[in-house]
Amino acid sequence: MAFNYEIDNGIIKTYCRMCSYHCGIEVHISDSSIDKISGCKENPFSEGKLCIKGGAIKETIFSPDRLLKPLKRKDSKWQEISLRDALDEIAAKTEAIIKQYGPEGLGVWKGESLGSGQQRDLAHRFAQALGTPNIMSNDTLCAVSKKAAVKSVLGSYPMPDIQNAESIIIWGANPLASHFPLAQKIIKARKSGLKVVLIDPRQSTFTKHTDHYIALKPASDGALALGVINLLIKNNWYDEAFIEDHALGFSELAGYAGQFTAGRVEEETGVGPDDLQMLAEVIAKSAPASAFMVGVGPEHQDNGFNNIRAIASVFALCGCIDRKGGNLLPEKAGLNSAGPDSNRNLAADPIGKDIYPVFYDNHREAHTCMALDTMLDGKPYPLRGLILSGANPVQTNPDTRKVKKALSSLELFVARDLFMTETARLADYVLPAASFLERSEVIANGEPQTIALTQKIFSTEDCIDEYSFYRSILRRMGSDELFPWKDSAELNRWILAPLGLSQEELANNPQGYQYKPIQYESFQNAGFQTPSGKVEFTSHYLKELGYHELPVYEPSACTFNLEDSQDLEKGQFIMITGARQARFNHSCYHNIPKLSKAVPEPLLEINAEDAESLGIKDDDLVDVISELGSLTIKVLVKDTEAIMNGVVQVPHGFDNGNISEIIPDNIRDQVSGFPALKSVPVLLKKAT
Ligand SMILES: Nc1nc2c(c(=O)[nH]1)N[C@H]1C(S)=C(S)[C@@H](COP(=O)(O)OP(=O)(O)OC[C@H]3O[C@@H](n4cnc5c(=O)[nH]c(N)nc54)[C@H](O)[C@@H]3O)O[C@H]1N2
Ligand SMILES: Nc1nc2c(c(=O)[nH]1)N[C@H]1C(S)=C(S)[C@@H](COP(=O)(O)OP(=O)(O)OC[C@H]3O[C@@H](n4cnc5c(=O)[nH]c(N)nc54)[C@H](O)[C@@H]3O)O[C@H]1N2
Ligand code: SF4
Ligand SMILES: [Mo]
Repeated sequence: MAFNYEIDNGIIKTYCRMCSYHCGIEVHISDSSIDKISGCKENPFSEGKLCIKGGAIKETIFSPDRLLKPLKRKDSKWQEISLRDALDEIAAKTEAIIKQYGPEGLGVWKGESLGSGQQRDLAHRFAQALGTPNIMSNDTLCAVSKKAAVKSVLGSYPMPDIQNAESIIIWGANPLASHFPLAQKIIKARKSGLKVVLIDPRQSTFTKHTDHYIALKPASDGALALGVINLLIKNNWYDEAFIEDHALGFSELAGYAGQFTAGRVEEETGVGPDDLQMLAEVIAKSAPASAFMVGVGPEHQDNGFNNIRAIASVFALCGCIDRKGGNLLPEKAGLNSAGPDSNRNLAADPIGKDIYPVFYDNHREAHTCMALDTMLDGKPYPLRGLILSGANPVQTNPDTRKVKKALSSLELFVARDLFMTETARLADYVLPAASFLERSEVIANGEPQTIALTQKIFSTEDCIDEYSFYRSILRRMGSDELFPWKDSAELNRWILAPLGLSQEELANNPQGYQYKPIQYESFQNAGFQTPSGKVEFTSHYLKELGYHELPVYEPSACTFNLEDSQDLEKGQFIMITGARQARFNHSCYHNIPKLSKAVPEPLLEINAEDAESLGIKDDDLVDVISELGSLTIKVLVKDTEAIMNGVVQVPHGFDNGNISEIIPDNIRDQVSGFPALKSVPVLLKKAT
């Protein structure tokens, strides 16, 4: 297999994309092969540090498992096929699907490995060129719910101003596993006095870097946030002047939050009055320099949207938005967009738009769980073809049986990946994709308002990048007007043009390019980007759609009374799934021995007291039973205070113990449509 290097010898400075954080790397090349890859010290975001995944780039990209040739399914066997023939056949079949069912009969699915920037834009542009409204992605399960919730209050999604903050409240995230460079920044700032509070039903690896850890019941964040709001208002610890000038709905919020007394909060969340008081005081004392970070913990819940609105409201109340040390509202770069024309006429409504209009308004995508139903039942119209790239929904979407059945039922299913995954195995064509070292793209480099350009290090003949793939298909269909650029390099030149930046200026530049200096308090002139231009504690937009105007707390339908001894006796638990592990990215890298050797299978975390009550100990096997079925998993017993009573945690992404098999996909947040991946009611029984 020939690898064609861009340079034969030398060092290229570029960015890691083993996860979405883009830490700076230096790729050392000698005699047209990669010698080593090290952290790039000049990169201001990662400062030369790499996480464990960043230390396994070479092993991953040059893994013996890597797909290097296109494959076609023939009589349930894989056959190698030339790239040209594969593209000809895929284009012809795509055209046939569109002709028979209309463009909406074809879906495009982009996964997490391609990220949310330029690659997302391109996938959307590809869908527009095909005419289909059914572009979808991992974002049915990722970040859109929390972003839409926060945006309904603040108008845009903030970034914590860590360097200048006096406190940061981490609400259901584990930055050490999931946001490695950000965790380093928090740990460093803590040495200069930053106070860190972590709110999580389980103690994660980050707990030792915090000043206060608050354990709360899963899916109860809204009640805690409303309790804080009540205290802030009662004690007059909020920013009255800010609220008067820049907020809508204060009196309604104050009236509603009044119900969330310390007693009620404790009942709903398990958080006692001292912790509640401490949390309110930390925020109030450091305001406006109090930052917040919301992770997928509160988001993967059936009541997550309103819980997260309440969290954002806490920080707005204290005036911690768009102020030094609080939460920055970054401005856009003003680049040319590789995305689609958002005002285009759609052939049909995308799947899910009618049921989850807030999700659609915020993200312009179809809903994957519902699209899988459509593949099976043809409602509201047939969806018979799918082009998927950089995703592994057999592992990462809930209800695996449904996912497999739906994908297997398609007339055309094309998967693009680096590896033969459980999802790719169901496809008609599997195309080898270019890895992040084999393509160049404009990225946000982690520092606020800063962009950078990743560098292509080498290429292989058949592993083309997404841009080339989309263009090749569309050219064959005679519909490539939206893809006029010869290749990604030409495309990148066009994207950067409005800033007057050349690719050469950005290449090999580990600092990136800050397109605008950070400005605080731009709301003083420009207001907030909500419909009213103010912070919205009450949302007319949501009310018009039939949702609560206020961030009303409704207990999750998944919870039962965790203190109820009868429940515990029955072996009932709430299962959190998918807590991030530093060595994996979702379903990725389980096939890379350097990363997977130490964790070859998923482990169910349970506390010692609960384990004892079930008569199980470390390394025992338990049957985890949900309404969808049963999975047998090995147990990891934790200290009693390390995870709440009645709560267990199982990571996702393993082929040998796929937890998605027993997660229902139909218990969803009413507003955002996000499934409750982190409150699955299960029964545990010692395996016999
Ligand atoms: N190494 C690695 N890094 C990753 C990823 C990866 O797979 N691996 N994935 C990336 C992606 S796509 C994402 S979306 C991010 C996610 O990043 P994070 O949001 O930081 O995800 P986690 O590290 O799983 O942290 C979520 C925490 O929420 C807790 N939790 C569960 N339920 C609740 C609840 O109801 N309330 C509260 N307050 N906490 C709760 C869990 O116990 C867990 O510790 O990570 C990104 N980074
Ligand atoms: N139970 C449970 N399920 C979850 C979550 C959870 O917390 N709990 N989290 C959810 C979240 S937040 C997310 S974002 C999703 C992620 O879900 P997915 O989007 O399915 O992400 P991955 O599992 O990372 O799958 C990415 C695939 O892309 C391939 N790949 C890697 N690099 C490239 C590349 O450069 N090009 C191409 N074409 N392919 C590449 C990988 O080999 C892998 O097969 O999972 C969700 N699922
Ligand atoms: S956090 Fe790790 S995997 Fe993610 S970009 Fe940085 S080094 Fe790479
Ligand atoms: Mo995600």
